Amino acid sequence: ATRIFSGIQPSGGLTLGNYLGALKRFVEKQDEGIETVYCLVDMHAITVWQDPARLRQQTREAAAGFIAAGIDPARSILFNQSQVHAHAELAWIFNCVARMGWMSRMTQFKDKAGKNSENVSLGLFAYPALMAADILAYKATHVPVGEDQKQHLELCRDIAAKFNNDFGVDFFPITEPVIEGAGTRVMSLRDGTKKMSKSDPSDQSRINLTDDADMIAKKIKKAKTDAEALPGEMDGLADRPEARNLVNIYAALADMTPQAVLTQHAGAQFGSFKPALADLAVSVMSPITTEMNRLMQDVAEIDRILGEGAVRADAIARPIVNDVYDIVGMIRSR
Ligand code: AQP
Repeated sequence: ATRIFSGIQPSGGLTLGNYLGALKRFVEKQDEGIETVYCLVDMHAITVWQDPARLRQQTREAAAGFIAAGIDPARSILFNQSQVHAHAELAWIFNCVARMGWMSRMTQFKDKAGKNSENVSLGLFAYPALMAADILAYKATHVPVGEDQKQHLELCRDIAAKFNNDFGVDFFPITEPVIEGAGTRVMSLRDGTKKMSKSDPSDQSRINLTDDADMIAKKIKKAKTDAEALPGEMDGLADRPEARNLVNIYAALADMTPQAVLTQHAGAQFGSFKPALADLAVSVMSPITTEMNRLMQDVAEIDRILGEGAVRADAIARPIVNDVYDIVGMIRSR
């Protein structure tokens, strides 16, 4: 049977990139009636320093953002990672399955560690093994993610295959990444070659789920672009990363293909396209922001939802991790 798992780090406020590349698609999968398990991966977040009070706040805010965007905690399982111990337990097993060489090739680690890799946490290096554990603790068959997570998903498949092979079992599924639609690679508003990211030092580079309508409009109007009009065909955007990004964002927000956006706006200057995009972004994002702020008034209710989700998640993951211990040869006598 199909089971979807995915997660987002509460390492900052959610961005338009997280929304279009992940959250919006999480809601679509839920609404298709598929079994969906969604996790706020707080243990991933602490691979780089997080202020404890802010981590708590950001985790609740992300939960509120999920619900505001359409995740229904009665239909999807929604929880924070650290409340379900299977993740950490299986991650350790996978640390012993994954090879140093595999991990060393991960571009996200290289990007985040930069030249200073002696001084980053061991957790940042092991991040993809924990991510494989998140997915495989549920034997998830499909993982909707943005383009940037493709390499980590391949590693998850390698870990599953090596585990099955090492122990001579057909236990873990070879999980499929689901990377589809115009929103899987939302780029920075300041640099069309860099992905939009929570941790970018420039707040102008991203739209946050907490931005109000004025702020959204201002950021889009100020977004970096070139001086040419929009072409009628996608080929015309080949060397125009900033223009392509705005067209993709429009397409993802409007549920259109990028080509359909160009067909509609061929010949338009950014002086008119940007206000149209700003209006569209505000009309999609503002109701979510408003609802998220309302939900944040009752933090106890958010914590209750996460706790309940964790109990349901644990009911799936616990027997799977117990089977793993048996396969590996660990005694369980209590
Ligand atoms: N710019 C993006 N475009 C499309 N999808 C994106 N995602 C993130 N940025 C974009 C997708 O959102 C999901 C959750 O990502 P994450 O928070 O777990 O980690 P990340 O990819 O590292 O996101 P950020 O915003 O860049 O966070 P920081 O700055 O903390 O590293 C994933 O499915 C991801 O593909």
